[in-house]
Amino acid sequence: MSTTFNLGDGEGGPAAAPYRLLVVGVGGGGCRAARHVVTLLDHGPTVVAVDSDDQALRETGLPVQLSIGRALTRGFGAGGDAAIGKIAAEDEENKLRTLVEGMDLVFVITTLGGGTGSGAAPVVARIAHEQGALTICFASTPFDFEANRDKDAAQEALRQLRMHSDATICMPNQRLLEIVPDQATLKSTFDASDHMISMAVIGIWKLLTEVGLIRLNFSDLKNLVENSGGACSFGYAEGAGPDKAKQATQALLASPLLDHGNVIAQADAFLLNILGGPDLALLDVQQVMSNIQKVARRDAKVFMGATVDNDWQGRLMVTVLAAEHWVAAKPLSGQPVSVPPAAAPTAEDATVPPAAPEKKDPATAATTELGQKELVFEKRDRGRFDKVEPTLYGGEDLDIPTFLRRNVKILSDRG
Ligand SMILES: Nc1nc2c(ncn2[C@@H]2O[C@H](COP(=O)(O)OP(=O)(O)OP(=O)(O)O)[C@@H](O)[C@H]2O)c(=O)[nH]1
Ligand SMILES: [Mg+2]
Repeated sequence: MSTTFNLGDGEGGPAAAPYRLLVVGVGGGGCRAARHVVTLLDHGPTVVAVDSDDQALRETGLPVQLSIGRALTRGFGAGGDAAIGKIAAEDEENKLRTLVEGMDLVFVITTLGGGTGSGAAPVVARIAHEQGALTICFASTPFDFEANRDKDAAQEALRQLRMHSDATICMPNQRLLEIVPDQATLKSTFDASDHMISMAVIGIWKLLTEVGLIRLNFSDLKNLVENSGGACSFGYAEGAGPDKAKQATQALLASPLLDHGNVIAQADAFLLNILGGPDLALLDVQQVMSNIQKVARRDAKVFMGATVDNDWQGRLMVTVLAAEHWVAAKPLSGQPVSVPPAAAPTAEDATVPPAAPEKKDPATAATTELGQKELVFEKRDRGRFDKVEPTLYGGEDLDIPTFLRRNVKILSDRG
């Protein structure tokens, strides 16, 4: 596990946010989840509601609302048809472009399965991405009990979101059933879904804006997200009291959002932020990291941060954004080095010294078998004495080479 971190100044409180960040809720559920972000965060990012349903838009109470596709839907929503949701957004392409213009980071929040979210959210993501913003989508997918047609539409929309954004974090509603109590109402389950999506947004917002012990910056987030192949997972967990670090890490590794630790175990790279109060101790950070280290791959790339927020006195939250597939970014300067294909060996090659052994990654070297192997001689060949009478002495054939007669093992470094 290689870890990247930058030292901060250790002072709590929000930093002057140098990033222009916008949260866009798309569709009924997306807008409700986006509104939840506002209820949880004072002085947070600007949150905008986009929907083809005017009444649902008004109910969000959000200060910036954009009604899309009115000519088509007359303000009554897309009726579960993603094709209508797509046209509705494309009809307002200019307004959407103005909305996201100049943003560094755009979060698109949607709940897939209906018409507006499934059809319009990929259009919003595409426009934000085209405008140069790092675009991260948070999308829930329908419960197993919802209609197959809606589930299929959601999967297609998810594919579109991944294609048009830098990364899309999918939060299947079905996983919520592992978290909410058995008797939970549909409303309280959706509330739990809204809360989870909001926490993902807030977790990233805080790591970019709070100053702390160890600072993650925008380029770390960009590095992880842009090289993730479009799919990331998010998880978070909290702890309180003297054992807060242990509690939070155990809860994180048990979280269905991260598939009970499997996402961390398999991730090529992840970004981990520890949020605590002014009492956040280095020991807490150390405890979280050593527990994560036990699970993560040895060669995983980890971007870590630790931020301090005065409201978190006595509590701690760990948030993780993980990329299962991640390829380190190419260096910005210099030409990529291309290695020509190996030519067939020539007579001159015999005088060329052997190439230096390939440098092994220390992480993998520990598990790689050692190079030395035994050469095994199976047949006792008499060579040029094959056709003559054996010279026997003390029961041994002296015409057979000694090392074969004595069964001497020769160590070879050939595989
Ligand atoms: N998290 C969350 N999910 C919701 C909520 N309401 C609905 N959903 C889920 O989101 C899916 C889509 O529903 P909506 O968001 O209402 O649909 P829409 O995008 O507004 O699409 P149309 O109403 O057809 O224009 C549903 O199948 C549910 O799985 C909510 O309040 N919160
Ligand atoms: Mg709707």
